[in-house]
Amino acid sequence: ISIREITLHRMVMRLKDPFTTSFGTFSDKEFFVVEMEDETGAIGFGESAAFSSPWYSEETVETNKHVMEQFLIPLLLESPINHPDEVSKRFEFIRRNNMAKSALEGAVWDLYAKRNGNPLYKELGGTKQQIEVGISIGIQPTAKDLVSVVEGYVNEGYKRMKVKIKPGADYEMLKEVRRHFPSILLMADANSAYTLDDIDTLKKLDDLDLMMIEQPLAHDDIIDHAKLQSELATPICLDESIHSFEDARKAIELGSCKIINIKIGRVGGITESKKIHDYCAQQGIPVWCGGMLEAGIGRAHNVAITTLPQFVIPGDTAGSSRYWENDIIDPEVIVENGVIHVPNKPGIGYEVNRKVLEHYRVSKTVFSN
Ligand code: OSB
Ligand code: MG
Repeated sequence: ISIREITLHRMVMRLKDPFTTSFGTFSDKEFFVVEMEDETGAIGFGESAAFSSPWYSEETVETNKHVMEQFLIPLLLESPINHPDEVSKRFEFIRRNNMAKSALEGAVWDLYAKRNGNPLYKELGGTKQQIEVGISIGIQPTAKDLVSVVEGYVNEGYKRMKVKIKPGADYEMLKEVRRHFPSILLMADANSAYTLDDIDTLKKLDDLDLMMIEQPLAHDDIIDHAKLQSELATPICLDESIHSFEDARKAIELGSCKIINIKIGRVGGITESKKIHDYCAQQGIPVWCGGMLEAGIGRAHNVAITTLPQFVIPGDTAGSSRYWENDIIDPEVIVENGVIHVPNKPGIGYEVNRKVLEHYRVSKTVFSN
């Protein structure tokens, strides 16, 4: 594969509804669509995951731009590659900046699958024709609001409800949800809002029959999480703390979590995601696919990776209409009864809608060799 041209489309899309987490509220998603063309004219697409502000991780839209333009794109244009697995190796000496790496690697994977005439999910070794999905629900003003939002998604058929929590908006709110819906699959995501000083609050959550609690403690911790897990019946799932296969191995070895949320961007791409997936399968650790409020291209990559067998828990890949007035892919991601039917067309399996892409695009930069 000889990459001839890489185009960065800088995008801004307004979310239908602002999304609130323990660290802040998102109203717009700014990101890059990466378009990549090889010597045969095959085209692949990737999407950057970082947010505008470094709240979730240290990466931002601007750092993604800087690192892609100054370091990663030249490395891709420099010489041909044989397989997408080589991309993460080529990028390895650049420290971190996983979301920048992943945006480019995702486009290489799509391009490679299209060259071969295969759906991306099959190139990854995926087996499922349909995937089950849940939904992530932002912090609501009151328990009553939360219950009615949950009810809406239960009626839409989503298979698992994830509720964002923070100190002061946790046990009592979740208790109300549990009281109204005694048998739904329910979990909480704290996005690092607690410390071990909050252990009494966190232990109370054990009463609510949660599937898991996601990232209760610091974004860079695996030690305190291990202490906490030894005191909690509810499984801990790590999100922010896991940036690589090595992080996953260490967290599992320490007993810091019993479940892992895999986000392709956070771990630096599909190749690293597969490594984590395979290791978790070997260790009997369930995984599921997280989300970064992606538009259609990012969601399509998430759908593809979720077809791997150890993705045994419904992920956060909700339908396009949950986020966007108009998504950038055609058809949009449709969720029916909590299920996405995996497309069988080559590559990511969805067409990029050029009209919508251009509508939300604020600038475009082309790199070629
Ligand atoms: O922790 O998974 C997270 C959204 C923004 C930042 C962090 C997270 C989230 C979500 C929503 O939970 C995921 C999605 O619906 O794409
Ligand atoms: Mg999370």
